Amino acid sequence: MLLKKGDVLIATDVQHDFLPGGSLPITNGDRVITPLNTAIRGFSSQGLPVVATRDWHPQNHSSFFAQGGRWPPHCVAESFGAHFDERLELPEGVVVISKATDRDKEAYSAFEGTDLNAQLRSLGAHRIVIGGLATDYCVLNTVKDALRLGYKVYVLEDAIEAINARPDDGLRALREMERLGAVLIRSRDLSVVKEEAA
Ligand code: VGL
Ligand code: ZN
Repeated sequence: MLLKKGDVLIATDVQHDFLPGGSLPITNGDRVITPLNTAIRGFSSQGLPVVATRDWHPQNHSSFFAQGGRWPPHCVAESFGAHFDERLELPEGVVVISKATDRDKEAYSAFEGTDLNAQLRSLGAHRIVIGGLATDYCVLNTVKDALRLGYKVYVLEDAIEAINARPDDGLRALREMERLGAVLIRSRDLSVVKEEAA
């Protein structure tokens, strides 16, 4: 895939709590970092925008066990666990989207209750390249909304990892994204036109 104007990279929820050692750790979650950094470098080298989403819950969010939800407490706004992992090389000017900030609402899609669509429109986005966590929740639901909204969507299959609450949730999510029109690519398949030496 040759990167061009109108392409936007979305790095989904690369936050401490979703990585090994965090409160809702995704097995091998840290494996997304290197391929995402490859993608970030490709986008940045072409002056193309990068969006980073983050799960950003109030401390009594309805998705937490104490409120009858299905998850351990995670990604509480401003906490260490909610911060992006330092190994992710977010560029200057990265657009940060905080989601699921409302106590009473679960929101896996980064479009839900955020201004992501408006931001993408103002960036002139047509094609979205997406990776991050988790394949079977935030990535899946963000991809579905992006497709519904008319974006062409490319999923970085080497830069996603699943929670797999049921075995194969990640595989099922991948198949569903493909069925809906998303294209699976690998980070090394992002190519750029190099500037010619003067
Ligand atoms: C997510 C589980 C709980 C996600 C968020 O962003 O994928 N998963 N909260
Ligand atoms: Zn969450």
